[in-house]
Amino acid sequence: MHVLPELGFAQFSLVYNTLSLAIAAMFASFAFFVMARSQVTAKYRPALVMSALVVGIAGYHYFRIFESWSDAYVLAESGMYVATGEPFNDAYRYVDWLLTVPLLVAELVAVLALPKSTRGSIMTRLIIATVLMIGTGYPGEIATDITTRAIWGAVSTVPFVYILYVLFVELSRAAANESGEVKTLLNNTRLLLFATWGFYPIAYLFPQLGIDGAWATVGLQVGYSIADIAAKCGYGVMIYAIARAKMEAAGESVDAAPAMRHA
Ligand SMILES: *C/C=C(C)/C=C/C=C(C)/C=C/C1=C(C)CCCC1(C)C
Repeated sequence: MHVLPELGFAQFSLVYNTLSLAIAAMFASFAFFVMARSQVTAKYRPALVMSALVVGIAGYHYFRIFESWSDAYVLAESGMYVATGEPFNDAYRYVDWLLTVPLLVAELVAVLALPKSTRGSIMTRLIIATVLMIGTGYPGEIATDITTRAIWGAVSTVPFVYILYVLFVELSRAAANESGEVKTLLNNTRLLLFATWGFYPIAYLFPQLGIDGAWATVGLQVGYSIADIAAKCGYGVMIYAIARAKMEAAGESVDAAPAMRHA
């Protein structure tokens, strides 16, 4: 576990409030994705279900991270927040990623509607790569010396680059086959994916960059939380928009579906 640095009021509160914001964002998104399911046709529903699972799992873990953060610090007479001795549990974040990152990948593969022949193999390769990326990132994250952190970080970057490469190629291919709004949305999703996923290794580097201990801890927690909100809630909304745009382009609508639903 990390040695928790002493924090000023603003530093402690910035993390506290960002974690609280993340909880709100995850639960609000959960409600949105559950309700949005009825706005898409059957073939896009699995993607919406996965979006809901991702933010539901993350909302629960953020709740635990938030509690762990509150328990790890106490306001001292000096006006500084000091460690209580109760460890701040970083494992919640990694367990969360271990579950949600493969789901995010599956979500994208589902909405891309790849041909059956390639879908299975792409999904398997990507899921193995996400597990390797997070599994090798964790020993680095909890390492107390900077060298061990750097080595595991570098190892974790290999599957990371592979994942981004595969998704880039597949998203570009899918965009090339589309036109109009669907094309724009696929290109924007590609951008969002790179901007948000690319932020994690940067946040991971904060302690490496010689940033002072307190700000490195704050930057890491705030950075991961903001990236999670964008990569889970924002990304889920993009996936929903792609599904809607594809329905529109294909002339499908939920209302016009045959009257199968009996009241
Ligand atoms: C919802 C959570 C998401 C999308 C998490 C993504 C996490 C990463 C892309 C993490 C990548 C890392 C590296 C590439 C190297 C250093 C260690 C990690 C695990 C932070």
